[in-house]
Amino acid sequence: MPWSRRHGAGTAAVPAQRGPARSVRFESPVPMSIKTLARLSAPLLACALPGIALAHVSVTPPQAAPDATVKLSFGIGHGCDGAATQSVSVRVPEGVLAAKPMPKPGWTIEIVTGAYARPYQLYGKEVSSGPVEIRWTGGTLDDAWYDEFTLRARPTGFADGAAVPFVVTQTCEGGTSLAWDEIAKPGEDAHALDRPAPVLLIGAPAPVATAGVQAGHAPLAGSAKAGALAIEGGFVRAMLPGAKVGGGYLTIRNAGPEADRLVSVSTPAAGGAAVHEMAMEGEVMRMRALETGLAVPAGESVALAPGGLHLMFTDVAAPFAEGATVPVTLTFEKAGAVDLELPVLSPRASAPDGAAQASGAAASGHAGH
Ligand SMILES: [Cu+2]
Repeated sequence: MPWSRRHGAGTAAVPAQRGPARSVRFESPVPMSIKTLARLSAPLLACALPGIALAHVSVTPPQAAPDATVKLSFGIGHGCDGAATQSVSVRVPEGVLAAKPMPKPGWTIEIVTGAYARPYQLYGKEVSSGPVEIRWTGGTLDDAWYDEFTLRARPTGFADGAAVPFVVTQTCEGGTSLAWDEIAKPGEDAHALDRPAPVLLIGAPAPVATAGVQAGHAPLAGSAKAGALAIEGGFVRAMLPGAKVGGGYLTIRNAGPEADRLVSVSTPAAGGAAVHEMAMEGEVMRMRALETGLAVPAGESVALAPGGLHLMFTDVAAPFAEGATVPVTLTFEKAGAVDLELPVLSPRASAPDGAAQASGAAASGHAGH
C-alpha cells in the first residue's frame, strides 16, 4: 500500500517557510478505510465561478468574518496529471493564527511551526509564532476521487474585504507535485490563472438580499418582461477592489411559440459585456464567448448560473459593489432590447435570494474575480 510512503518526493515542492521551522508529526489513531470516505464526498467537485477551471483546489466556506475562528475545508478534486495524491500541504498565510488540523483517517498530520512576520494578539496573549504549514501525508486520494482536508484557524487583523490566499501543494504518486500558488494581482483577471491558490474572503456575512422576495407592483430587481420572454432572478456578483471582470446571472423564460435569441448584452458600467459558456479545453474548463448569441427555444427556460453560462463584464470601470445595481440591456433577435437592473449580491452569491451564499455550499468555493 502506498500509505507507508510518508512524503513521496514532496518535500522539495513545499514552498519556503517563514522563520525557523519545527515539525511535529501525529499519527492518526483511526485506521478507517479512506476509500469509504472518498466515496462519500465524491459528488462535490463542481466549480461555481465562470472561467475558473473545474476542480481547482477550493476552500469552503469561501468567506469568513474578521477576527473569528473558522473551520476551513480544502477540496482536492483531482490528482497530478492522473496520479493519485499522497500528500496535501496547506500553507497558513501570515495573519491566520492558531491553525489546527482536523485528523483524517489514513493520513498522518504534520504541523510546521515558524515565526510570524509580526506579533499578534490572540485571546489576550501576544503570539509571535505558530503553525505556518499543515501537511497531510501517507494517504491515497485517487485522481477520480474528491476529498477535503480541514483545519480550524483564526484570521486576525485583516481588513473587511481582504482576500487571503492559501497556497496548497499536492504531491502525488511518482513524486510529481502540483502547487496551487498563483495569486491574482490587483486588477489582474483571476480567470487567467491556471493554478490559483484558493482564496478566503474576509468579510461580515452579507445581509440577505431582498430581491426575489419582495412582493408588490414594482418589477422585482433583476427581472423584466418583453413579449413572450421573462427575465428572472438576475444578479451580478460583487467584485473585489481592483478587479476588472465581473459575472452576471439570470434566467430567460420563453413562454411563446417561437424561438428567440439573445444576440447582445450591454451596460454602461463595463467596457465590454458578452454571454459566455464554459467548455472543456483538454482537461481544463474554460469560458468562451458565444459568437452567435444564445438560443432561447420556444417554451423553454435558459439559465445563466454560476459554473455555466454567464454574463461576462470586462473592463469594469468601478468594481460592482454589494447593494448597488447594474443596468443591463439584453437585445434579443425577436423581442428586441430589454432593460433591467441587476442587483449586486455578495461575491459568492449563487442565487438571487442569497440562500446559498457563503454557506459552504458545494457549488461555491473558489477565488472570486
Ligand atoms: Cu466568462
